[in-house]
Amino acid sequence: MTTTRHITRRLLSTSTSETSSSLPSFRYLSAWFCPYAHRATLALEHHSTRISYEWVEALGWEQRQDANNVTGTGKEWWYHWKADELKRANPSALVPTLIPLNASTKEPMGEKAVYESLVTIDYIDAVSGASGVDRLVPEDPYLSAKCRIWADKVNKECCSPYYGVLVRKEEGERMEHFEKLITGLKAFSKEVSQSSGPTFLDDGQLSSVDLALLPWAFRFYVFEHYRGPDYVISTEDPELEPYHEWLEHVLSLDSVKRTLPDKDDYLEHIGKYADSSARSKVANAVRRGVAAHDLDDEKDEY
Ligand SMILES: N[C@@H](CCC(=O)N[C@@H](CS)C(=O)NCC(=O)O)C(=O)O
Repeated sequence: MTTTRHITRRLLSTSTSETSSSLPSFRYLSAWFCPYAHRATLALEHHSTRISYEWVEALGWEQRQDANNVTGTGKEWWYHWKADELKRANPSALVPTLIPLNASTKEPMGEKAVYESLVTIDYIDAVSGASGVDRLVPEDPYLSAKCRIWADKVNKECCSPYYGVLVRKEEGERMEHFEKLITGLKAFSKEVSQSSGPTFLDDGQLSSVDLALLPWAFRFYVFEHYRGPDYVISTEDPELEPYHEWLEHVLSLDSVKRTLPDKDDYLEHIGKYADSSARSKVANAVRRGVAAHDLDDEKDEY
């Protein structure tokens, strides 16, 4: 089963190091399919020699009858199950959530949990102790501010529209979200073309901005399957050339390759969003007509 394979790989890659006991250590509450969690995984793997973590598959799916016809479609069957540890550690009960282990006792410190995927990248980078070009958020104040501005921008403009294309039911609305996404990718592309390349920062330094976009950029292939050829990100448009060069480069990095989910497994998983049978906070927010990044714990309770 997909899930087991992913967990095993993470445990093998993280807990065999002899020095791992002296490194900052975490219980990493995650889910193999989640692109938000993928951001944290990328940061953890980028710093895999400086941080030790145990992957905990803390979120999954279960089918329930829509007995009360809550949505009026009779199709809302897929609900999340969540590990109790996730519900205790994060008030929104979302992955990714990182729980640090006490340095001497190795006990989990749930009261010090860190969540929100963009915040987890910054946090992992800070506790890694890395310096210089190994940092994902540069030490230089201007560059770190620039990374935060752009990570937020790609989150809103290149990641959130993904869910609009998949979850909205009207063709016109789906296309509107796709067009927003292309506008966002072109802005990113232009910015990347101004660095010395091929990453967002100069000289191939990987940053929080690259990690913010990568999980979705890797997943855009699902559009063609569920929405058809009009939803393919063009490889002919010159404005998107730097974006495609960026993508090819980041996907070739070893620390990235070992984090990628199986494409067929993910395609099957995301079918729940494409046929609107997924009930998650993000899917509910998008169904309600707001962006994925505007999800509201009360209004979008699953
Ligand atoms: N804004 C959050 C979003 C995280 C998120 O929505 N994660 C999903 C999995 S992809 C989740 O935990 N869903 C549980 C739910 O919908 O209740 C972040 O950036 O970390």
